[in-house]
Amino acid sequence: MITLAQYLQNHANAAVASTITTLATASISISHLLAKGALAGIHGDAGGENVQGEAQKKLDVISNDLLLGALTRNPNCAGVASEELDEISPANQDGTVLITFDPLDGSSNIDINMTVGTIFSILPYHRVGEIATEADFLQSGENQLAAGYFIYGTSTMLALTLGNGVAMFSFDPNTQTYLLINDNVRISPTTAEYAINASNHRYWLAPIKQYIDELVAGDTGIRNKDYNTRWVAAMIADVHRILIRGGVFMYPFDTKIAGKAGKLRLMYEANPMSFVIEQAGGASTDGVQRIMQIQPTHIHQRIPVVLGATQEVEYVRQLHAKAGILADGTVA
Ligand code: FDP
Repeated sequence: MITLAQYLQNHANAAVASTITTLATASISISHLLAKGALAGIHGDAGGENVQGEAQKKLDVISNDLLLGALTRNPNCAGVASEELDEISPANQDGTVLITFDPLDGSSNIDINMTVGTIFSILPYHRVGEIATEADFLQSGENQLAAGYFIYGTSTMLALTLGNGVAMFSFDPNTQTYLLINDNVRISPTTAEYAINASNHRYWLAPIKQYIDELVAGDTGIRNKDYNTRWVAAMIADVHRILIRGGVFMYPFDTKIAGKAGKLRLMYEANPMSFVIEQAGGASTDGVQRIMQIQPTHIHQRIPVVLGATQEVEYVRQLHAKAGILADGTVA
């Protein structure tokens, strides 16, 4: 079987290959800690809050430290941005890549022994020789050199795109290596499964309310077919399911918290997942525009997300367009 190292040697440039190898090594440590669970003393809160005002779990903090330490020691890495760090962390001036990551997505799942994962995005660094700043990270998703996620589920896996399709790897505990199991992951343009936190229904904009109401009506409505809801409440797990068997995932614009344009973060959740989904033949929008074309304004920027089966994503985008919804959720 082809190892991750062999795959990277054949498909990635040296800096990207080295960065992904560093990420993979850290992911193996995180996976070992998760496997030990309560015995490693990793359950429960760490006592602090991240920049988003969310309680940090012990393993959020440990995973963040592991990734941050490993990446900043890699000479290719010019800087790192993480969900768990208020500010970006500059690294090696002579590095050529920037890395953004969510060290442990779905962290509310840790204590209940459910799936979590690490999401990453690799961007080019354009000011080699100088110290990286936040402005260097604010590149649209189209600039990503590579992106993917390590998912710690019943087994540990890696989904990776280098901009030429999506490859899936499975971690082999015997050899402690990632092995290629699918070099061309594809998503069906149609589906009968959708993922959304329906308890937010009253906060959604009209197009999402209409869309979900149509799906819920199933074969009694205009869709003439029944749909299933699936919601793990960890983006990583919901997106992974979509990569494996199709579907559409939504965390749309809502009015629940004033001033927040959605829940998910553009730079280390929406962009990398959009890159993976698009490279597998799916689509991704914030309802108004393609997510990977959005010019970021802030490293921790939040964004509405609708991604997965192309026909469904396009339908949702059309509903927004017909309703005259603008990027900020207001009506034209
Ligand atoms: P979490 O709050 O556990 O970190 O990253 C945000 C996220 O998880 C996503 O992974 C997940 O899809 C979503 O939030 C879950 O939101 P709800 O609590 O509204 O279900």
